[in-house]
Amino acid sequence: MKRNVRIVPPENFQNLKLTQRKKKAAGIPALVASLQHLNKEMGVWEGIKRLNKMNQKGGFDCPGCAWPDPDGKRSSLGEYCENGVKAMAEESTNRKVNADFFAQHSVEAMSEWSDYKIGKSGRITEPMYLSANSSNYKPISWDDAFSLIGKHLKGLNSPNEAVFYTSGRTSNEAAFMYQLFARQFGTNNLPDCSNMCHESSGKGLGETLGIGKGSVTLEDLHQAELIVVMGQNPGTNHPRMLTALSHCKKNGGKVVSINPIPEAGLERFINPQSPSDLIKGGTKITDQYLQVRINGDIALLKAAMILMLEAEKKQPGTVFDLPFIEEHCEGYAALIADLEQSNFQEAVEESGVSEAEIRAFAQLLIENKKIIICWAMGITQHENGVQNIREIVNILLLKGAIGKEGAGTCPVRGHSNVQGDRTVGIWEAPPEVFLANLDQEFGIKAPRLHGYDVVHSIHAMKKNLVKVFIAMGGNFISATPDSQLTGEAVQNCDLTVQISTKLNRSHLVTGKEALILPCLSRSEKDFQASGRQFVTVENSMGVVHLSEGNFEPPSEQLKSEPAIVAGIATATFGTESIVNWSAMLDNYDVVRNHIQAVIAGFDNYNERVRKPAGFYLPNCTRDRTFNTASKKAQLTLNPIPKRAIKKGHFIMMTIRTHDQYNTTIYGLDDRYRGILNERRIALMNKKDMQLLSLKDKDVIHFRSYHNGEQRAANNFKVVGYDIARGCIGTYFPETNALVHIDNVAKKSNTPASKFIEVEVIKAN
Ligand SMILES: Nc1nc2c(c(=O)[nH]1)N[C@H]1C(S)=C(S)[C@@H](COP(=O)(O)OP(=O)(O)OC[C@H]3O[C@@H](n4cnc5c(=O)[nH]c(N)nc54)[C@H](O)[C@@H]3O)O[C@H]1N2
Ligand SMILES: Nc1nc2c(c(=O)[nH]1)N[C@H]1C(S)=C(S)[C@@H](COP(=O)(O)OP(=O)(O)OC[C@H]3O[C@@H](n4cnc5c(=O)[nH]c(N)nc54)[C@H](O)[C@@H]3O)O[C@H]1N2
Ligand SMILES: [Mo]
Repeated sequence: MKRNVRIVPPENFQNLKLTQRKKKAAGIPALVASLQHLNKEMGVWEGIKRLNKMNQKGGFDCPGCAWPDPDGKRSSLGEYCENGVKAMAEESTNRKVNADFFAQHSVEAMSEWSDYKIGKSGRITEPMYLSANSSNYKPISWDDAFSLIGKHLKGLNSPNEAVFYTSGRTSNEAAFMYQLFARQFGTNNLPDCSNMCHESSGKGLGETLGIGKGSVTLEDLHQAELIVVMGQNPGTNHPRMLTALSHCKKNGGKVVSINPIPEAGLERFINPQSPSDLIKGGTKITDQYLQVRINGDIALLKAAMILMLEAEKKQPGTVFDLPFIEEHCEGYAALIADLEQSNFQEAVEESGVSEAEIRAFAQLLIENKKIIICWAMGITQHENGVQNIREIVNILLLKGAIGKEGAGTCPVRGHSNVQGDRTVGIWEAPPEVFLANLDQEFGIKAPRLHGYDVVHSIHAMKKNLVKVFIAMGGNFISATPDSQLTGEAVQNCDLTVQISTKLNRSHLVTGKEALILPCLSRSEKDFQASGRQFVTVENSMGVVHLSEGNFEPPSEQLKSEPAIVAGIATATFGTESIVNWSAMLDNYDVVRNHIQAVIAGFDNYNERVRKPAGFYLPNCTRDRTFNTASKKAQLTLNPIPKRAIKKGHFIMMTIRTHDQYNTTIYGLDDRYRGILNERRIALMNKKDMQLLSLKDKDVIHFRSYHNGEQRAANNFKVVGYDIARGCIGTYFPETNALVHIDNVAKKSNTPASKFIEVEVIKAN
């Protein structure tokens, strides 16, 4: 039976209200917003009790972002931010999605709801099954659910007909067990949210520095002379980073931000946890703001490097760190030759920034030695995302700004354990040494053929090559590009399984049969045969620490993620499995001992992770060891990207509001940007609006173009905004339908969700 479900979000409007754009972040309004969210989901007092455990040593890890906690003293008010509070409130909501709920609402009916309404339905409380000839989920026992999965998996023609997706909240223990299961089963089809996120960072850093992770610690940020924040909106997505930036400022450092729009948190930050900050009105963060055109970053950095080279030539050895380059780098002569023949004016022109501003920026790079460059999705989600990162690395290497205090690379990660998941093996393209160690530890024969990443998985589903899709968290339907095409591809599967806390569109747009397996969240108690368990996670700076839930789960029927993996594995391999799944399930220390045996850097894992602040994983760039083929850091050539856009078309970036966590919509406001009660928004430059005779709140439709193909999304309200000319900002997931599946970054295959060529059509 083909169910008539809606794949893209409904296109109707709420009730847009425009207010002033904010020029400071956090402070009292953030505290008020946090308390309002708590109150709606669980009541203020229960909420505050939980907050007191969040990000404290011995408490649970904030389910929000991957920003690190201070190694030493933690704030007595708790190490969390407005968005952490919202993330926690969202998963601790009192609302329940149970068998009655599913009996009342068919998947077809629910798919007509907004993603906001779907998410607000509440926590899923029992396992549910959607049979091939029904539109309503019905309860199923855990045993029957596991057997059904086992039956489907055992019936495949090849293990590669199964795909195992992971979203980055999954703990190290669950992720390690999950990848082990996939490999024991015989496939490397382990796509994850990272494929859509920092994959370009991993590739770019791996190629040039020999490790796909950032090099700095929190203390480095405090000590830096210059921090450049590119393509990132920390005020919303990593609010605690603002505390680090304000420390840097208090120590005399400077901050430059490079972004097509000025973001509130980067302008001024009032630490809501500091009474004196609240009184004084906070710290001014950005010293220089460069309004780059979307994807003008390589041009901007190149123009700056040309000026750095000029200054270096005037006074050799004063700008570049020649001894460092001599000892540690390759490719210097070629890079200099390339800069010498590059056209400065062209670079200025392509960046969208004025020459005077670039000169001022270059001066900061020339004068300072302890430099950190931070970045996020504005840099990685481009066709040339990998090259963006290589160009960032060029600047840092020329300055010798790596592997020393106050300097280095800082890719700011998204999901709270996305980095840890990759460390423990969630990767469609694992290195041989990892697989060999896995084979040795478990006596399995892990497959060597690389698997599908996210985009490859969608292509394979479209071609009917995938029969079973299992998702450890996340919202594959709404987070991936080309929504309509992806939705139809997923519907080709025989069975889709979502291991989830909360309802989302991926539970409604499914394979022929579907299962929902509800799991415990981070903040909840997890008991197994050996007693109470904790899990571990790795933050953006490579610190592994523990996270222990303290609260009662919303239902007795929930299982932990490790328990669900063990259940599926036992149903698939039987009790005779060569891997002892029940030992791992009974005591997560056993999982950690296996991780220690397979992956370098986890020595004495169980002991060290019990120490209050956890431990740092080794990171060779920190001591200037570069694990590239030649053991040298690579300076690289990255031409200015020239993607021709048809005259009259715009470049669109799809970004997050202040009231969402990826596809989880907390509320309908984007407070800092002055936009209330509407998500179908197009941020446009006022001059561009004039040319199209558009005024605020006018309704427009989008057509996007890639490879000669068109995609459509209708009904967006125009908002005049301080955004670079020719650029448009919209929110995801409403505009994912416009991102063509083949519009991806070279090498990393990350969807280029920050560069969509669109035509604007005024509605009648
Ligand atoms: N509250 C909250 N926290 C989150 C998340 C969330 O949704 N909500 N998501 C988490 C996840 S998974 C991630 S990956 C991170 C995402 O964190 P961010 O990367 O900060 O998120 P985006 O909203 O995608 O913002 C991208 C920024 O890049 C800018 N930008 C876009 N294109 C360009 C460009 O071409 N050049 C430059 N220089 N800038 C550009 C945009 O204006 C915007 O400020 O946050 C994590 N934390
Ligand atoms: N156009 C566009 N698309 C994008 C992006 C963009 O900037 N623009 N950003 C991309 C990025 S950076 C990312 S990371 C991806 C995110 O892609 P995903 O990680 O797939 O999406 P999320 O919205 O974070 O997933 C939310 C769901 O996870 C489940 N969940 C929450 N907590 C838990 C838990 O503890 N355990 C389990 N098992 N499930 C849980 C809930 O059911 C919730 O509905 O989206 C990408 N998509
Ligand atoms: Mo992300």
